[in-house]
Amino acid sequence: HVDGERAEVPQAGSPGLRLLKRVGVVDPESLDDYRATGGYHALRTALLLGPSGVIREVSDAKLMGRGGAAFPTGRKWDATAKQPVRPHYLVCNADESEPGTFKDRLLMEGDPFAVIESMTIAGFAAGCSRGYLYLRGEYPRALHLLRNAISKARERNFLGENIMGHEGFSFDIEIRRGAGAYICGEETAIFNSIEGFRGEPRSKPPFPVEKGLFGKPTVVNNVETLVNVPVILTEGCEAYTRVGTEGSTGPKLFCLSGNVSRPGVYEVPFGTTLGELLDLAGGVPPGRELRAVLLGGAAGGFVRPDELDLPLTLEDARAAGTTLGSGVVLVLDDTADLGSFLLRIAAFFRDESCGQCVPCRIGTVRQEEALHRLVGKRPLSTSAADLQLLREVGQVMRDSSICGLGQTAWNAIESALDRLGYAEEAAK
Ligand code: L3W
Ligand code: SF4
Repeated sequence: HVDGERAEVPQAGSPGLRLLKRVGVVDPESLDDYRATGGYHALRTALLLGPSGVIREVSDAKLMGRGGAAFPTGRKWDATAKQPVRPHYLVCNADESEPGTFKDRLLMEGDPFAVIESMTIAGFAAGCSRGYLYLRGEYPRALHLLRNAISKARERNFLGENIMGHEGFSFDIEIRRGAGAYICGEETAIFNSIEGFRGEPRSKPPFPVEKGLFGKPTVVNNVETLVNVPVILTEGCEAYTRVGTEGSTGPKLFCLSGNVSRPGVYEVPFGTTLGELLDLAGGVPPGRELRAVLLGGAAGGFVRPDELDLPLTLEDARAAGTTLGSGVVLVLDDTADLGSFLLRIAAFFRDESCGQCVPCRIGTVRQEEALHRLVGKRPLSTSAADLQLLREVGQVMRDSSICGLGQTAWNAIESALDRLGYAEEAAK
């Protein structure tokens, strides 16, 4: 499967790209290509700055996590670095499984050395001796390229003992593969999976920065988050914060899919409007009308065609009642069957619930059943009762589930009912 279908890179080679600058341009197997395009300059800068200097740059750049929750990266690194217990671990969360998300795959397949260099910088800053790259099992090409990158980096002393001649800095990376469970992308479920237990989330707190993998202080970062770090160290945090907005700095990757003319991963500055992003991707196919955009994935919310001036920032998405999540922009035109689409989302959460806590295990089943009756207009159902049941079950899942899966399993359905008017449509 290594040469299977590749993700689309519509912007390959365009000027001004930061995160995607090498993707589709350099040979992803060649360390020489990587170095010839600036690779490993950032690690050298990091070694000169020292761990606290790197954390200061990343904090001043206001880098926020790109996996969905947008937690400040510098705060995570700082909290881990300060833990007296040793060893510290780094986990790169590459278990990209959110429906409609494929940006990390593109980075790993197109610029694997950047992922390895970024992990090494993060490990240096947070005092980690070992990094685990937890890779989605269905990404065989990324596996092949990352293995190659790790092995070539080791040969040239970019991994291993006294990296780049820096006395006392030793760091290495191991790849662990997921086996198809969405929940294993939840950070504490990753720990269980690596440790050989069932992939079930743990209760937080304690947060990983204090008690993570093997009970030790652990930094967990998404692939895209990490790949921003060499950009920050190379450009400097001031230049970095000039891109984007006050609250959402730097570049952002978005995954465009669904009824859109040129699907694929796009890099734009935070603050680009949703309409501008859709235009970049060619809009809906000719002759069709836009029905809605699902922003942020199955845990996100819908945006209507009259709201396309929404700036794509963390703060504006929040104010609009949605999230940018992991960068999903799933486009539905007037040919899309919204009821079937919502049922697919409900089935996904029911399938992927790990079953550990009751609100999510039972709630995702009840949610799917009620939605099924609502969409299918079965004779025994009264739409009003099912709508009320959906709301009650959704609220219980949100309030009392252990992890993000259960807490967000109702988001997109609620958004369709309230923002797209599906409640009225279904009640007719
Ligand atoms: C230290 C504290 N650390 C929080 C850390 C925490 C974690 C991060 C965010 O993700 C999102 C959801 C969806 N001291 C801390 C602290 N942390 N307080 O900050 O934590 P949290 O709990 O807010 O979120 P989370 O559970 O890590 C949930 C998104 O993930 N999602 C799906 C994502 C899918 C992908 C993909 O396929 N690539 O990313 C689904 O729910 O947006 O917001 O590291 O330890 N006081
Ligand atoms: Fe498992 Fe769902 Fe509970 Fe998360 S919320 S721990 S997925 S049962």
